Amino acid sequence: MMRDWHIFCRVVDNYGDAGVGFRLAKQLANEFSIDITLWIDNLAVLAKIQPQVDPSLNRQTVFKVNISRLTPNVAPPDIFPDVIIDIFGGGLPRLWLDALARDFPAGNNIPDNEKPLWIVLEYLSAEAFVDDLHGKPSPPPNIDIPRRFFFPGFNEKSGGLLRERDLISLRDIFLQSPESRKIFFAATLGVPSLPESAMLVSVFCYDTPTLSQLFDVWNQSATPIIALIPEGVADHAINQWHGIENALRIVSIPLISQDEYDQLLWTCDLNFVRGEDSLVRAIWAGKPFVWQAYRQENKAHMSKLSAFLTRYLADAQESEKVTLTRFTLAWNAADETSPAVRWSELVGRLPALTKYAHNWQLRQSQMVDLASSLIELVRDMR
Ligand code: TRH
Repeated sequence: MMRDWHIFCRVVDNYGDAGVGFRLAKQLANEFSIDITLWIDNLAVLAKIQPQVDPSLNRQTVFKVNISRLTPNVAPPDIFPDVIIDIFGGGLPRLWLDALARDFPAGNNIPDNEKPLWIVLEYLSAEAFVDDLHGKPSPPPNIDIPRRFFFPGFNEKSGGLLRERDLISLRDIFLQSPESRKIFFAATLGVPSLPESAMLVSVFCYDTPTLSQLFDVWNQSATPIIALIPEGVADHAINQWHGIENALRIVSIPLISQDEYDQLLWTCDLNFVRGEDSLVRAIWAGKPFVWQAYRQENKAHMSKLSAFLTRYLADAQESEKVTLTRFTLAWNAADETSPAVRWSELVGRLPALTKYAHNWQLRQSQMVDLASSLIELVRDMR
C-alpha cells in the first residue's frame, strides 16, 4: 500500500479550501494511517478554523497531519510521494512540475507502478457531468505520470462526500446528552443560557442584504428565535437592522473549530450554510438547512444550486419541494422575492423538512465516503 501522500491546497477565498484540505488530510492520516503532508499557502486562514495550527511555523504536525507552508519556491523531496492530490485544481509548484517533467518526461518507459500518482480533487457538484468525469484520466502536459479527476458528489457514480468513520455516532451521542448542549453553549460559544423553547438558527452566509428583512420577520415570530451568527459573517445586515429585539435575539458567536462547528449544526433547528464544506456538514447534521452557493461569474453557480435542489429534494413531497426550493432561490437572490416573504411558508414546513433531512442523511450515509473512494481510486490507478 502506498503510504506517502502530499496534498496541495491553495486558499483562493474564504475558509472552504483550507477546510476541505485539512479535513481530508486529517481523515486520511487518522483512519487510513497514511503519512500525510498538507501543503497550504495560507496558514492564517487554516488557523481560524483549526486553532491548534500556529500560522507562524513553516512546518508542524497537527492531528497527525504534517503541515508545510506552500510558497512558490518549494522544492520536491528527493523521492516523490506515492500520491499527489491537487485540491480544487490549484496546481503544483513550479519546481515540482520541473522535477516531474525531468524524471518522467512524455513518452517515458518507466512502469506505472514506479511513478507517483496525481489526483485532481474537484469542487462538489450535483450536476450530471460529475458522473461522466469522475475517475477519468486527465494527462498532464509534458509529464508522463497517471493523473485522474476526482469529483465528490451525492451518488455512487461520484467520489462521495467527506464523512469521518465515527461522525454519525459522535453526533448521536452528543444529541442524546442535554449536558453536552449546555457545555457547548457555555464553554465553546460563551453563551450562558438559552431558553429551551426558542428556535435555534445558525447563519453562515455571504453578504446578503435581505438578511435584515428576515430579521424583521423573525422578530415578529410566535416562537422566539435565536440567530447564532459567526463574527464577521453578516456584519452589514446586523448593522443595518435597527429593530428592537422582541421575538428575535441575535447572538454573535466566535469562529469555532471545525469539530465545534459540527456541534453547532447538530444543535440548531435550522442551519444556513454556504460554499461547499458547511453544506456537507449540514447534511450530516440531519437537520433542515438552507444553502447559499458560492457566487461565480455569469451566475454559473445557479446551475449548481438548482442541480443540488433537484437532487436533494427528489423524494420530497411536492409541498416541501416547492417550499424549500422557493426559499433557497430567494436566499440566493435568484429572483426578486425577498426570503422574508417566504419565511412563514418555510417555517410551516419545518417539521416535515426536519424528518426529510434526517432520512436523506441516513440514506446518504450508507454510501462510500470521499476518503474511502479516494483510496479505491488509488488502488485502481496501480
Ligand atoms: O468559507 P466558504 O465560503 O468557502 C468557499 C467554498 O468552499 C467555495 O466552494 C470555494 O470556492 C470558496 O470558499 C473559495 O464556505 P465552506 O466551504 O462552507 O467552508 C467553511 C469552512 O469553515 C468549513 O470547513 C466549516 C468551517 N467553519 C468552522 O470551522 N468554524 C466556524 O465557526 C465556521 C463559521 C466555519
